[in-house]
Amino acid sequence: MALGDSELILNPDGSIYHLNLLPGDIASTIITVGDPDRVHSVTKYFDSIGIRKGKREFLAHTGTYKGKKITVISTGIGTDNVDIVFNELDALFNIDFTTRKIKENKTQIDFIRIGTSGAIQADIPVDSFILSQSAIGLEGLLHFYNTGHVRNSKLETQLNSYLGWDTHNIVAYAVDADEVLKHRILSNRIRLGITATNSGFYGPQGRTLRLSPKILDFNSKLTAFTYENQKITNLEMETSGIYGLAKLHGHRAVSLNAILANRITGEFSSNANKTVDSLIQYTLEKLSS
Ligand code: R1P
Repeated sequence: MALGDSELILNPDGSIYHLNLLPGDIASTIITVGDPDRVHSVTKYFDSIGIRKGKREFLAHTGTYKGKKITVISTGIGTDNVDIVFNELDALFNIDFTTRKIKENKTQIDFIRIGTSGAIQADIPVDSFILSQSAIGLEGLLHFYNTGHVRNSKLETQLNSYLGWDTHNIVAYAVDADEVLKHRILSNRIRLGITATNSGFYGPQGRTLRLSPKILDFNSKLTAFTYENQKITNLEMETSGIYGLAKLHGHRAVSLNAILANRITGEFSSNANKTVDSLIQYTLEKLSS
């Protein structure tokens, strides 16, 4: 069945609505970053860049690094943006824009997030790296898809019964990293963690400026939770959506977090740019080796 004009929305030049990209503009290895400026921080290491396109917060470069074709795209902040970026990137490969039909033969995409994050365990140093073994979604995106088959139901059941936050209308979901990509990227420079993703930076991550949080023990409850000898390590705003939508579409994803803050010790990195740059260079080497 052909997808209607208001479902698959194309611009007059045939590009996909928000990303402004045409089929053929992107590689099947995609690095996602939150900040559009970080796209340049990654592709400055490329041999060459063939495509530079953007709209709103979504800036994409496609080029090669040591001969490997890679797209780098900014998602902006939050899983609402992740919903747009991941649906549209999948469509660029797996929907025929002429017939508007889903293709029989699908292309699998590898997604690697290079993001920043705050640790919620005292022993995780700022300027260290975490690969999200599992992501916990507190922000709700996956509740709008049929997702039972891609979720880690054991983790989410234990977590929801421990948190008891359904009284606050918060029901967590959990999705794991892709195992193959995880082993490709992992080394002793990166620790594995459980990453909690939420819908905001202040109240939804237990920060107080002028507004009082409703859940007073928000961070301390997450910090104290244990699942199969693992702790929730860090808080950020994209990983659960990335893991969920990648798995639902049949793609592979890992999320890498440069830890810039430690919410328990109160520290913030004095080398944030250098730390993110190290993670970028590390990731590019892993992808090209
Ligand atoms: C908040 O400052 C932003 O930083 C983190 C959070 O997930 C959120 O997007 O990631 P990025 O640095 O990748 O944007």
